[in-house]
Amino acid sequence: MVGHTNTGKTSLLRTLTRDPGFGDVADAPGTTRRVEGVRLAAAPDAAIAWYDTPGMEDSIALREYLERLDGAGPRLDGPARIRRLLDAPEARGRFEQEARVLAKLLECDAALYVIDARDPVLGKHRDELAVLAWCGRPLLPVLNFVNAPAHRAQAWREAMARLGLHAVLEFDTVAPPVDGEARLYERLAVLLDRHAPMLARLAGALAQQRAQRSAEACRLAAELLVDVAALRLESAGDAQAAARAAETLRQRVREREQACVRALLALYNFRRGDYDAAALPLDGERWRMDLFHPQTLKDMGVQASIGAAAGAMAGAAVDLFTGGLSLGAGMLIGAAAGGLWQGAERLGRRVAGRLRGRRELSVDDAVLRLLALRQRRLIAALERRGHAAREPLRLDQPADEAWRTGALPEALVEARSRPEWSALNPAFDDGERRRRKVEELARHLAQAAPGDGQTG
Ligand SMILES: Nc1nc2c(ncn2[C@@H]2O[C@H](COP(=O)(O)OP(=O)(O)OP(=O)(O)O)[C@@H](O)[C@H]2O)c(=O)[nH]1
Ligand SMILES: [Mg+2]
Repeated sequence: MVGHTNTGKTSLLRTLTRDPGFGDVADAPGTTRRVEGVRLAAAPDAAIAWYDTPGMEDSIALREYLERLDGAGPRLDGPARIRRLLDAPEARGRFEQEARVLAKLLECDAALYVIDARDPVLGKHRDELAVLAWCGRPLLPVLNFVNAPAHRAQAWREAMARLGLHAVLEFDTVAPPVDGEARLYERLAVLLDRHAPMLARLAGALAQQRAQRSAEACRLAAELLVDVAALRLESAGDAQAAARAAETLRQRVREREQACVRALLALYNFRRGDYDAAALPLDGERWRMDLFHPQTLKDMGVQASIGAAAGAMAGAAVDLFTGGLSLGAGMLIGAAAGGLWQGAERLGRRVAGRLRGRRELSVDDAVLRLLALRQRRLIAALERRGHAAREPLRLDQPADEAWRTGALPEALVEARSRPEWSALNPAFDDGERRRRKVEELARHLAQAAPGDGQTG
């Protein structure tokens, strides 16, 4: 990884290795002071050793000095000229940084030349490239910051072509194109014929890991949804007990969602600290985020059920049951804690009287929708985020109408009547049928929402 200082070399390595902790990144020149290596092994027979190098700073003076050495000694080819420079005292003095870069490049098979595409092409860049080219190693220019409004990618492409560099890659390290990694290794393979088969294996293995990660993310979300859909809490019939049980239910669901969000962050190798605390429901109750606040439903465009919107029990559905008779989630009595007993009259007095002794609480459909929308939105954002990103994660309103208003997937409907499917229930049983339904739901969750995935 070579280039002018502060162009995003360390950032690019963070993104390629999916390691937000690699090296030091700062918006200042001279952040990286030494060469630092990291091995990216995607498969036993496909690995690459990357080296991050300090940025080049004073290449005009360096080129002049090299030319002065030329005048004083015999005519040499590029790499020999660079070696002569490395033996000169200036390589341990004035040009120490540059010497580190050139010495490393001589040891490597090829280099990515990272460019801040917002910069105009200046003499210092041309001199830098000339000196780097003397190392006799293939250079692949990488145009970073191409998502910035005023970038000069075209000017850079033209300047590169004049220097004989015709393969140029656009790759914004913070919001990398979906196929950016694949293209990068493809281009490298063209430059490094000898290693082309290995680079193809590497790209293939990375793509496979990416697909596995997506599938695993959807499985985590499916587990969450099944756990929550199947969650049941029983309470005594009085309003106070029901209110207490509803609060317990809500708390368990919140914690379950937080566990899912943490697992997703870990799966994508992002750190909790990278996030704006308000963007994720990690710290429990923030009212704009709280799963059970009617406003949160509204913000996500989910229609709350009448009971849920009206009562203090937002988000909890109440079934009446005795001896295995469940009247289903259709009987929403979301406002039970507020004393409303909607729907009870529909049962007829005799049945209602028999049932009044107990209540069973479960989570409202609207909350399941909200949970699904939130996890899908988070997964989409994590998929697109580069590991060099330092801005807090921004989550947009998803265009996810199917989850907002469509019929809930069959797996979730079934989970509703299977309390043993919830890991939050004491009688949890991770049986064959549950596993199959979780897989089915995961595949359903993996379907892109219309309007998604257009960034690549
Ligand atoms: N928006 C945006 N910012 C980026 C991108 N790449 C790097 N940055 C930012 O640019 C600054 C420099 O990034 P570094 O990765 O430290 O650059 P470097 O080339 O390693 O710098 P030196 O080690 O000092 O030569 C940091 O503030 C990064 O967050 C990008 O693609 N988009
Ligand atoms: Mg750096």
